[in-house]
Amino acid sequence: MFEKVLIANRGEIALRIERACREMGIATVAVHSTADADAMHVRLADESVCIGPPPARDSYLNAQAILSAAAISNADAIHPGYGFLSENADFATMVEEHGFTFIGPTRDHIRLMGDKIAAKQAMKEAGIPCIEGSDGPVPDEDAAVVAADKIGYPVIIKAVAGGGGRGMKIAHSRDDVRSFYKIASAEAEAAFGNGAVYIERCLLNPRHIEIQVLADNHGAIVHLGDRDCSLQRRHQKVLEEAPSPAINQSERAAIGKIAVDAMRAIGYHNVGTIEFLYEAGKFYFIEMNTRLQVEHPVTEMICGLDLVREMVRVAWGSPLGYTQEDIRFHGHAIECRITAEDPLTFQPKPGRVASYHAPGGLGVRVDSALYAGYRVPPYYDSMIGKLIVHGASRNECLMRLRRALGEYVITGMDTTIPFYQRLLAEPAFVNGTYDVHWLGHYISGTKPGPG
Ligand code: MV4
Repeated sequence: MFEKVLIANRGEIALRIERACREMGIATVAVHSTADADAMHVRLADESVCIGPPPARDSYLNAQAILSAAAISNADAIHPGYGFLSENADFATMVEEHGFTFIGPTRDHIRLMGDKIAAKQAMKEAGIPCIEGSDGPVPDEDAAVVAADKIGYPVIIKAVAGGGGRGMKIAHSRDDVRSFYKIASAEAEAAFGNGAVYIERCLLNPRHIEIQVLADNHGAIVHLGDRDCSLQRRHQKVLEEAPSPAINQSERAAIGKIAVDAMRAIGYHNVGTIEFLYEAGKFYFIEMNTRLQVEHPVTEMICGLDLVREMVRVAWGSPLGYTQEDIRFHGHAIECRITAEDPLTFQPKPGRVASYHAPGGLGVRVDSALYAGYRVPPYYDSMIGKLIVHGASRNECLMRLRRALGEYVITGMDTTIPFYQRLLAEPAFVNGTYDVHWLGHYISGTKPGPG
């Protein structure tokens, strides 16, 4: 087994990876920017290396600095976490070329799934249901109109190099397509350095349901159930739960098998998440994430596996050691992403943690790197922790979540805890009938009046 792993990330996910490594007897190397010198992931690691000034592009996105840190600390492998370089195929390649093991999927699968057209084509050939659309990028607005007419309105224009909803436009008419095509292409060029866009039939009220898969290097592949991530604000997931309240056991088993068969067809290794839109009883592939996801804890809570440990084991070359029949799901889990933001306007409000007390008790998990006295740096994502609850049913999770949120003390800055306390009283959330647009409408409806 690896003797030393460098964690190329920060915050709660760096801590999460450290915890799994420490339990496996693997030494850990933390990397940090000068802004994170006092961060908990640095304190808990066996050793740490400063990799640059605060801006992510000079530190956590600085591949050369990270590889140098791995070399001087004599690490065997690098775990990228999520975000930053976790889905950068060039980085995965550099890691392997420098003699370290990249703990994650292969560089080829990372690259394939980063191209949304190639990904969709590969998944379609592997038997994954996809939504009808232009079979490739549309080169100009005339071609976009022809494609949209053929598909039928409304259509959605997406960036080939995009993902996560960036640069997406919904068009209800030919005029919309003409005007939005140029905007979407320009936004894609600006955001991804690639202005290519494609078109799909637009689902108006879908849910976002994703399937967690895990494969070793010897042909064993399992799915670890589904997660419902339909509660989103501006394409940022806010709350996730497993299993989805919108699908039944037979749908779950069917889409899980389709996912596993597709992973086998493409020879996938390590963790992966296949994202679907779900509407009127049908699943439609939207994209595949070749990384560990923020919301992985809700899957861990219902299946009892430590996904980071499984990533490390698989990267080492160990067999999974279990089959789909061995995977058992128990109960329900819900995760709230706690952010240092105004609970009404969601304006980022980083600051210094004056006092900190995390909730506990049966079925409560907090993944956070906060501590009393810690100053949340303004340079990175505003997520300061994840509150996860597990229970025998969704209702038990709701009761437990209400109780845990009431216990959670973070003073010295605004957090979204009060937002979640209000959310848990909303009927559409409580009865689980929300789609991907519901939260946006709910929040805009609650924006404070003038004055
Ligand atoms: C869609 C869609 C409807 N129809 N594709 C959003 C980000 C990325 N995961 C894909 N997304 C969507 N793709 C088709 N064909 C709806 C979404 C979507 C969404 C769209 C607009 C506004 C908010 C949204 C939130 C989640 C998903």
